Order: sequence, then C-alpha cells, then structure tokens
Amino acid sequence: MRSYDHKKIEKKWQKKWEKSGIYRSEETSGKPKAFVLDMFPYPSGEGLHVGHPKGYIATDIFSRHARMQGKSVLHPMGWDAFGLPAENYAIKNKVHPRKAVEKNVARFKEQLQKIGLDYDWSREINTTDPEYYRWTQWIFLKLFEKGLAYESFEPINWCPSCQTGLANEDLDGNVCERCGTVVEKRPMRQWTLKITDYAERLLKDLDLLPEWQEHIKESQRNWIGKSEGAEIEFAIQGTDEKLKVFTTRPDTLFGATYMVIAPEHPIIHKLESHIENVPELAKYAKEALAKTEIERTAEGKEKTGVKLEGVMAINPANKECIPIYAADYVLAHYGTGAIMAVPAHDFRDHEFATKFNLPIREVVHPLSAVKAGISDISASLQAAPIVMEGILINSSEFDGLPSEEAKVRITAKFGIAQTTYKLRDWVFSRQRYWGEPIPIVHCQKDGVVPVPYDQLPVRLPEVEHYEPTGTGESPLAAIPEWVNTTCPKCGGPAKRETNTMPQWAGSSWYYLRFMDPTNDAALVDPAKEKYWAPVDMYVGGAEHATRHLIYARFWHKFLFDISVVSTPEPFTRLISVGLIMAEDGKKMSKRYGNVINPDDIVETYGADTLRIYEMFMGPFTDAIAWKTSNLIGARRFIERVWRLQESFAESADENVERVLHQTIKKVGEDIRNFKFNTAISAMMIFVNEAEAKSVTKGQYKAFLKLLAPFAPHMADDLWHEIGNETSIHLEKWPKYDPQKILADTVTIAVQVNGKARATVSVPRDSDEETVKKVALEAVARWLEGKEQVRVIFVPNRLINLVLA
Ligand code: ANZ
Repeated sequence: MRSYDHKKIEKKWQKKWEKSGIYRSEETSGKPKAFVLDMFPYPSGEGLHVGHPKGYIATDIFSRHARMQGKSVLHPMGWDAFGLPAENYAIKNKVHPRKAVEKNVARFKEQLQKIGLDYDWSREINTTDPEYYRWTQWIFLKLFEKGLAYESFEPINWCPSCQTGLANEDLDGNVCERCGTVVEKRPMRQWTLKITDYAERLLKDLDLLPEWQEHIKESQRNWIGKSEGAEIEFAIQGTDEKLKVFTTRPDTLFGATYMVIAPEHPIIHKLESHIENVPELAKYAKEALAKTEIERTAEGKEKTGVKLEGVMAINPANKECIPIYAADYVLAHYGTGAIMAVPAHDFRDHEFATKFNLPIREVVHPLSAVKAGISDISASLQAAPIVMEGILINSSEFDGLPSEEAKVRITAKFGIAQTTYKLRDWVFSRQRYWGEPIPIVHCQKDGVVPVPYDQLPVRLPEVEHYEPTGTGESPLAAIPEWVNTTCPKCGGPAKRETNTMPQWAGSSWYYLRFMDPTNDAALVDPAKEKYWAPVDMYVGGAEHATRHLIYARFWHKFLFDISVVSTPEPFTRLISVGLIMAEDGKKMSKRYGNVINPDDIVETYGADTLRIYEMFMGPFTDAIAWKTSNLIGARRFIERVWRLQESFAESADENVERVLHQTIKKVGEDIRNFKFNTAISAMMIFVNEAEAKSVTKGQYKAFLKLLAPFAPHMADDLWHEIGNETSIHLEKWPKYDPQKILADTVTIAVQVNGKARATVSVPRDSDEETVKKVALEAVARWLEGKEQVRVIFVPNRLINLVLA
C-alpha cells in the first residue's frame, strides 16, 4: 500500500483543481444555486493564524456538500483592504499602504490556498481596486442624489491617536475600538448618511430572518433602540419660547417637578437675555462636551447640573411653574435634548432631585400597593423611585386610570405621539488617506456638486506623506494638483472633497460584486443578481452583529429601493464563528506571543488533518482552546480511512451496510445544520465498524463521498486510486435507504428459569418463534434433558425459558 504522504497529495490536488477549474461558479447552468459567503478579511500584515480559517473551512464543507447535491455554488473570497488597520500597518512599517496591501494579500491567499478551500478565485475582489471602488462611489452618489448623504457640522467622536472622526459604531464604550484611546467630542464638518430614515425597516425586517441567530437580531434591536412615547411642549414663563421634551411616560406628566435640558441645548442661546448666569452655563457645557455619552448617562453616577437662573417653565398639565436645569445626564442628540423630570418615577431624576433638593411627587401608585390597600408610600419614595406602571393619582381628571390608558389620554390632550430611535445617522467621513475618496467637489459658485457618474472612479492620488495631518484635514488636502479641479456644473475653479470613506463602505455591498465582478457597465448585472441573490449562508465573526451587518442591510435596502437588487434582505442565513482561543486560554494574538500559524500545521500534519481537527473541536459556535497534541487524533482518523483501501470484501456485511446508511443520513443533516463535530464522530463510528468487520469497494466509495467535503485532498486521491477518472467533488452526494437504516438488529437477553444465560442478536421486531429458535441454540447446555413448560417473551428485550 502507498504510504499517506500528505505533502505530495495535497500539492498535487490543489494544482489539479486549479487547472481543471472545478470550482468555477456558473450562473447559466439552470441548476438551483447556493451562494455561500465568508466575511472577507482585511489582509493584515500578520498573516492568518489557525483561528481565522475556522469559518472558511466550515463554509468550504457546506459549499462542497451543496455542489454534490447538484447546486450551482458561488463561494468567493476577496479583500477588505481599505481602512485604518491597513494604513496604520503601512505607517508603522514605512511602506505605502498599496504596497503593503499587495504583499499581505499575496500572503493571505497563499495561506488560504494551502488549506484546499474551494474558492472561485476568478471572482476575487479587492475594495481598494479603483474598478471596485468606482461602484462604492457610485452608491454614494446615488445616496447623495436621494438626499441620504448630507454634510453636517455636529460634534463627532474624534480619536486623538488615529486622528480621525469615528462613528458611534466604532467605539468600545468611550474608547476607540481600534487603538483603545479615549475619544473626544469635536465639532467638524463631515459627511453623514441618513441611516435613521431606514431605522424602522431595519428593525421590522429582522422578522424576515428566521434563520439568523436570535442573539444577533437582539443586538440589532437594541442598537436601533426604538422608543414609543410623546412629545410635549412646556412654555417658558414670560417669553414666547417653548421647550419640547420627549418622554416614554406621558402618564407621569403631573409629577414633572422640574425640567432638564442638555448643557449644549440651543434654547440657552435663545433665552440669553433672560438667563442671569449664561457664563456659568457655558462653562458647564464645555465640561460636558469632554465626557462621553456613557459617562454622562450612567445610573448611580454623581449628578451635576446648573440651574437656569431667571427663567421658569410651566407644566402644561397643572400650570405649575417649575425650574429648569442644564445637566449632562440629558443628551443633546436623543429625543429633543430636553426632558420633563419626574423624580418619583425615574432613577436619574430621583438622584438629581435628591442632590438638588427638588420636590418628589408621586403620581403613579403601584398596583401591588393598591391591592395591599397601602395608600401612602411617600416615605419609601424619598429613598427610591417607583418605576413600574400603575394607577394614576394626584393627576386631576386622570386619577384612577391605569398607566397604559393615561398615556394615550394625556398625550392626546397635551402633546403628540412620537417614536424615537437610539440609532444615529452614520458619520461617514474619515480624515485619513487610505479610503475611497468621496466623489464631491466644492465650488464657490455652485456649492456642493457631485462628480458626474461618467467621471468615476475618483482615484486616490499618489502622495509623499499619507500620515494623518492632525489638523482635522486628510493628507489629501496637501496635494494641490489633486484638490484643485473644475466644477462639473459651471466649469469654474473648484476643490475636491478631501475626506475619505470609512472602512465599512467597501464591505457594505461587496457580496453583490461577487455575482458579477468584472462588469464595467453596472454594479451588478440584473440577471446575475436575480440568479444569485440573496446570500444563502453567511458566516463570520460575532463582533460584526451591529456594525457591518447593520450597514450592509441599510445599503441593501437602499439599493432595493433604487431597483439595483431584487430582495429586501441580503443574507438569508447567518451563523457566527466561535473563536479559537490559544492553548493558554487567551485570545490568539501576536501581542501574547501565542499565535499558531496554519502553515506550520499544514506542513507537519497536512491540511486535511487541520480541517478535520478544527471541525471536530466542538460545536461550531463555541469558543474553544487550540491544542496541538489533539491534532494526532484527527491525523489518526485519516490514516485509518487510508488503510481501509487495503482489502475490500466481496459481499456487504449487513451491520456495516446499516451503519453506512445511518452515516449518510447523519453527515448530510449535520452539514446543513453546521454540526460538523457530530458529522465527524458519525464517520468515525463507520470506520470502527468497517475495521471490525469488512468493507466493500461500493461502501468505501460512498463513504469517501461523505468525507470529501471535510478532507478534500485525500478523498480525491483515494477516489482516483480505486479507479475513478473524474473528481470526487463533482460526484452526486450519496442517498441513504430508509429501509436499511430501520432493518437493524437488537440484542435479546436469554434467560433460563429467570437466570440470564446468554444474549442473541436478531433483526428488530422479530416474533417469538424466530427468537425462540436462536435462543434454544444459545442456551442448549442448560436445557439438556429438561422439559420446557412455558416461554415468556418481551419483544426486542428478552426471552425466558421456564423449565419443568
Ligand atoms: C419622563 C419620564 C418619567 C421618563 C419616568 C422616564 C420615566 P428610552 O426608553 O431610553 O427611550 N430622556 C428623553 N430624552 C432624553 C435625553 N436626550 N437624554 C437623557 N434622557 C432622556 O428613554 C426615554 C426616557 O428617557 C424619557 O422618558 C425621558 O425621561 C428620558 F417615570 O420622561 B422620561
């Protein structure tokens, strides 16, 4: 027998597959399709570690199985190569980001190819390729055309280390998610996308995704953060000004004993002539701006605030004059930036009222107290608020109403129903070099003018220095030849927009480009889109639950509205990969020096062993620690399969046949359900059985087909070795025979006078006569000379022969 030389075998088959192009995707086949997608990586300078390919191996198995089921498969790969990580790497290593990306891509690709993944490399894309980002810019122009991309001048998150503005989604609490530096608020001009126009659809359409993991849908719901409530206006005494608040508890209106506005609220400016302590308020606002939203709104945090001296508001419900405070726990950009404070029923208001000695008035009596006949809870209210709903008191004509009904009636009388979302518009510009230029020019006469579609792509120019300038302008601003241009409208002098797009831009639509990667007339050909869309299976890191996956859904819905795509949602099924931790239990990272390079594993043990090992570690979505010593188990399994080719039986053993059909059923179901570990244990059981008894060539062939998605190199090699000419990966997936699975045997205990004497194997559900015949043989020596008087028979369990 040939020895199992993984190096030779794996190289040989990788070459053959590439040459024969068996993994090319075809949309003209007339077959049903399967679009299987990995979240494409950014090609970092560190290369892949063994954790990265886990998801790729899984989609590889899934897509190979789909192909063998007769589907036309699209399983592509590409590079998300713009953005801060690529740029920071380039700066640190003093190479141009384009050069660094080229080198890193080559390295990543080589590493992936060594693992034997079935990507159609003819569809490879790279977000930094001008022929790709032309279409990213095209989408931006469409958004601009529809009023969904706009310039704004609000304070945004600024990372002093990365020297760029960031979206809320790019923060980890109050620090930059990339570098860990605490971000500041900094007012600056920026481009913003109106994702809030899509908030309701992004929320509602989560219901169209039954095959997404619930926890991911839940994080999206929280991120979108829908609140239903009311807007109510409070007049400012002695002026024509009004202060509008947003509240989710209009039922508590009679309990509003003061108001709070965000320190940066514009009404301060409007009331300047009435307010006596404007400088004090300005100072407080400045301090508040330096804090993050999380710091400002945390419950239990020491409350601060400044009273607006000289002005009072009027509670519209009871006409009471109440004071107004500026306090940082109210955010400028949520709701209306102002609240009615109800200290009896809200934690933060209670903390504030306690500190500033403001009245706490109960207006909603809890149901439990009503039931227990307790009417006075004012003492406990001084200690803590009662936040649950109940029955209204101290609320004039609304007394006695339950909260639910009071909300509706009070809103009808004093305000209007309103819904707000936590989701903010998407801050879409970065003050960095390595990103897609925003295709806009600024003309003195015509203002903001979009670059005409036929002038796309606006190419990123070559520069001497691509380090951030630190001035809030991108390095592009320092290249006059590029910046100075002519206005497409009037032909006069104009300047190009020098902000670039965030890294999330290119990844918000890349899956569409895989359907038609070289089309230079359209983003995607409609017929191809119709065939491939939507993505049937999408696999990637759980950390993208609220960023990439919200942005991509937003762009997709926009492209749906302008008829570029035909489905309301981009990804039908979504599964997140459980991390592979390092052997020490920590995250695998160069920083901890615990990284394992897949190249070394492939070299020593083989790609097929690596693949089986990673899929056998445990449930796919679990985080599990790597253990090199356990690779031996996977390698041994492969070697046992290899040895089975030594001798084939002439006729099939019934048990082996039964286990084979059970295995066919199990492996197919498990692959569809992403349960690769149990699929592999089913295959191990088959190998045990075949070793213990025998295996025919036919059985072996069927088994190799099951193994092929998992260990593609050795499966194809053995397949050819036993006399086949075409690749096993183009074979049909075997069918199991339901009859054969059922026709199994059971073990029956044979007793003589109630004493266990032997066991026999019989086909399941055999009748008494059949079982008695074999049982008599098995216990012959206990029967000698004795007469049988009775038989007790329990089907499939036992037979008891009672003797005289
Ligand atoms: C009065 C009230 C009484 C409130 C009560 C709550 C309880 P969610 O669910 O998060 O949407 N609020 C409104 N705008 C705010 C802002 N810009 N900054 C900080 N807080 C703000 O919360 C809505 C509630 O948060 C609103 O309802 C308002 O306080 C507060 F017993 O109004 B409520």
